[in-house]
Amino acid sequence: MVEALTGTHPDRLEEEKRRGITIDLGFAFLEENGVRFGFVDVPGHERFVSNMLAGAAGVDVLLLVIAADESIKPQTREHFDICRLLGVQRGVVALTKSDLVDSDTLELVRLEAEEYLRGSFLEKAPLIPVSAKTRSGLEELKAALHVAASNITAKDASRYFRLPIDRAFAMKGFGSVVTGTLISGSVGAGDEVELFPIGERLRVRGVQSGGKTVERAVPGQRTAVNLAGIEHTALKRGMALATSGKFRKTRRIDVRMELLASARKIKQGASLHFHAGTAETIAEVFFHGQKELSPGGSALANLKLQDEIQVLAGDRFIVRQFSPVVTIGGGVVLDPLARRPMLRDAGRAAYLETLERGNREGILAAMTERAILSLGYEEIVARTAWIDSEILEAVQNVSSSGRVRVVSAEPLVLVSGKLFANVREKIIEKVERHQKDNPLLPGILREDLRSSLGRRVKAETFRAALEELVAQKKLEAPGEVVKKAGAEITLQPEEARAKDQIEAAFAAAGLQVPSVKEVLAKLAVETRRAEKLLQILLREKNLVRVSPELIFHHRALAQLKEQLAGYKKARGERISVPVFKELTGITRKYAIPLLEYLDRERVTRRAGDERVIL
Ligand SMILES: Nc1nc2c(ncn2[C@@H]2O[C@H](COP(=O)(O)OP(=O)(O)OP(=O)(O)O)[C@@H](O)[C@H]2O)c(=O)[nH]1
Ligand SMILES: [Mg+2]
Repeated sequence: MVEALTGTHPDRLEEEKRRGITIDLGFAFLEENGVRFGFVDVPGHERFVSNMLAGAAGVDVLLLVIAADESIKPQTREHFDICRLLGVQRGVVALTKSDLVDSDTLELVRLEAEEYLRGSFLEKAPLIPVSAKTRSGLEELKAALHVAASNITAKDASRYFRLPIDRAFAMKGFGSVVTGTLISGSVGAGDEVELFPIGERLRVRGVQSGGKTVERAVPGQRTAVNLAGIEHTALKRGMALATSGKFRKTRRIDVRMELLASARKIKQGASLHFHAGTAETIAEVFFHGQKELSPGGSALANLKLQDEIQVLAGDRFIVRQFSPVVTIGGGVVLDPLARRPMLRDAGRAAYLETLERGNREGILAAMTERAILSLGYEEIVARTAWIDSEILEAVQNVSSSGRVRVVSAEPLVLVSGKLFANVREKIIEKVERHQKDNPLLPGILREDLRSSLGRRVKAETFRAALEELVAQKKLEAPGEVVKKAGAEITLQPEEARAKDQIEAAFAAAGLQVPSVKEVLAKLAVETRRAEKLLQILLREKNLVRVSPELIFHHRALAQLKEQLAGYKKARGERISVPVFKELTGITRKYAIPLLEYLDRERVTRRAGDERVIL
């Protein structure tokens, strides 16, 4: 029938021709009234259902073929179940070989088909008797296909590119080529794409869409991609091409799974054949919150996959019984990067139900709340495949409600409102505790505060929370320290006295300063506290540290600067070290560090052996 419609016989293999049956997928094209149809002909034989499954991925319109001389067969049912579980929305039914039966039989088959399809997505689909032999009904069939194709919602070319691979081969003069049904986004020559599950980045040399060379292939079309830098033997059905650097392969997914009414119940831990896209592997089932799944029912489940695959939320899948191999159900991926099921993880079912509802704000908030540290842009894309405008919109809506906090806009980092409030509280608590324990310190060092919160608080979260507390005037963060707003150091009477003594000692000494040790030793408070008092004096700039060993009173230094200014006026801008010593009456031990200090302060500049007073 495909040959009668398109002029192309889709059976390609020698064995298919010899045995007269279809074994693997076949392809043909038809241009009809401006619509380009890509036919994926699938084998009917039960032994080749896994090939059929690879072809069914991404199909927009089902052409269900029922032979008028045989009516509905078990394989009709299995194929139709699969298409239903994969979420195919439209279709046309062809009653073929109509030339072989009389009109009563044809009418009977029509009634059987109608009865079978009642309540399904094909309930209202046209049933068209055709004959590939006499060509009767073919025009009506084409017209019905045209109507069905016109009613499908077009796939969005602006989304991320994804192509499940159903064939790989070498073409003379071109190299490696893969084909598939483009399920999302677009692809063109020069693009860098990522090969899953291998993770290799490859360059696209050329693209064919619907059988013709094009600049860019658009979704929904049969697509061939010519790849540079890889042998065709390294490529095979079940792999996928996708936008580079956005997605991750997975071996654990959370899903909504439905079991056909005709199937036997599935027990916890059962192994099943799993099909998604063109990929096929084995899955071990864990039901969330229940021990088994009854026929006709559905459940939230965690699937542990034997091989790594690439799937995204919203992707459909099919499961087949381990043995004997028959299709028993399918479903939709909710979380493509699921964690291993844990008894303590009580919130998982509710989380999956949120994912299932599909509301972006709800999903983003729930994802942020489940994130251990924070949720970043890359993680959002890998889990949802949302494009930037969708992420932005969801972030805006959900952050204005306070449920989620943007702690960094570029790159985007989110934390839950709850976690953020908790970090704020902890920061205030730590600052207060530190102040209480260290009354002589001006505050806690930013870095100490950050590490006191533990590794579970990310740098971005800490920064944003601190900024907010400062903006709200709850804390102050001048320089490297953080303190409570308005907090001053309060000294005990004996501390105040000791502080005055230190200052007086240096003030009295002029430039002939005593050693720090000497000054501190004379005080009534112990060394640790005395050192803190000295720190306060240095911070207040009443004392100035000129070298590691030498501290001067600020007035002595101011006087020295005046003295030099006077010298410059009277005797010129140049001054030698001996003259400086003479002028100030100090020894070399003090003179050199002082001159170096003055150089740093840009009061003097070194010029050979002399100084220039600036
Ligand atoms: N008389 C008559 N014979 C037909 C018609 N369509 C197909 N046939 C014959 O029926 C046989 C099977 O047809 P296929 O097209 O191979 O059937 P199929 O559904 O592709 O089978 P598989 O892919 O192997 O599952 C072939 O011998 C065809 O020539 C028709 O409309 N009228
Ligand atoms: Mg066939």
